[in-house]
Amino acid sequence: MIRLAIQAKGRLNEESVALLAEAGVAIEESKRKLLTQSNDFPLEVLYLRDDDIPQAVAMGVADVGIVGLNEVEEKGFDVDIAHKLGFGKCRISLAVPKSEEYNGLSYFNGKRIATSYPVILSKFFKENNINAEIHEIAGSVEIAPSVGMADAIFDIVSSGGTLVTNGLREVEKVMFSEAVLIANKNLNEEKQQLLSQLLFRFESVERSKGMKYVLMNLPHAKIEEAIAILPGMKSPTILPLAQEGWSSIHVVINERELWGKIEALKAIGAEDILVLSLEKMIL
Ligand code: PRT
Ligand code: ZN
Repeated sequence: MIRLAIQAKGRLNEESVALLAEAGVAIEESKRKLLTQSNDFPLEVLYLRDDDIPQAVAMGVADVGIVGLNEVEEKGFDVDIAHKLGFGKCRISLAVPKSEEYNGLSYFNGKRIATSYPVILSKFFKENNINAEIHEIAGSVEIAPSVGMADAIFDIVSSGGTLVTNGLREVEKVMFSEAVLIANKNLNEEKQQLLSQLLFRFESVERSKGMKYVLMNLPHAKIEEAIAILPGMKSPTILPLAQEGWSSIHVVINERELWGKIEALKAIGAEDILVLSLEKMIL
């Protein structure tokens, strides 16, 4: 049994649960308690506030956890970052009132900065020889300048909409973050084994995202050209058709490249092209 801590509610909760479900580790939300066991994988989920996840994993209260890299850095507990999960992407930035003239980091010397991430900010200022007053506040950091509590802020930004609404301008992107899977440094062999199994499943889920399974018919004579259009993949599967001189080609194509490849294949004579969504790609 391995114990995974995830955010009880908030921005990372839904995607954490969805990732688990795609990896075949369903958690029944209706049965949800502080600690809920999965029926189809030896894993139990511990629901916590995101702020508490790094410590829970460092102490071994949970074996692994899903949390923003920003929280891991801020709390400073010694845990392994086992995998980047690709959701919850954001940055932590310095922002100033938009009317201010900003001409580089030295602007912050002697200024008061409101933030919920004092550790990350003081490290950044130290590295850049900036002397500023850091004021730690728990929430609504973005309103601090307009009520006179601070001259600038250091906060999470994703779309940037919140900054604009509050008359602020992002001037320095200090750190990029996303959800990560963290792990306790002293997992026993059984738990390490379960962690590798989980990672293998997460990677398969990621790999199949945006991939399409494409089937088409093509004259035999054009197969070499078709293979040249589909670089970087193992040879496509080629099956003879009942109709003399024709083959069926099966290939996996990334959604981003799909239309370009299909047009090129049509141009060399591909017909009856079927595009199917791909459930899982296990290598
Ligand atoms: O209750 P708990 O303590 O568990 O949750 P929380 O309120 O501390 O965290 P939560 O749910 O807000 O965020 C959890 C994690 O999501 C963060 O630690 C980040 O890793 C990640 N994340 C990704 C974000 C954002 N994007 C984000 N946009 N966290 C917060 N925001 C805030 C941002 O501060 C701003 O105020 O959302 C607001 C809107 O952002 P814009 O730029 O899109 O307008
Ligand atoms: Zn929090």
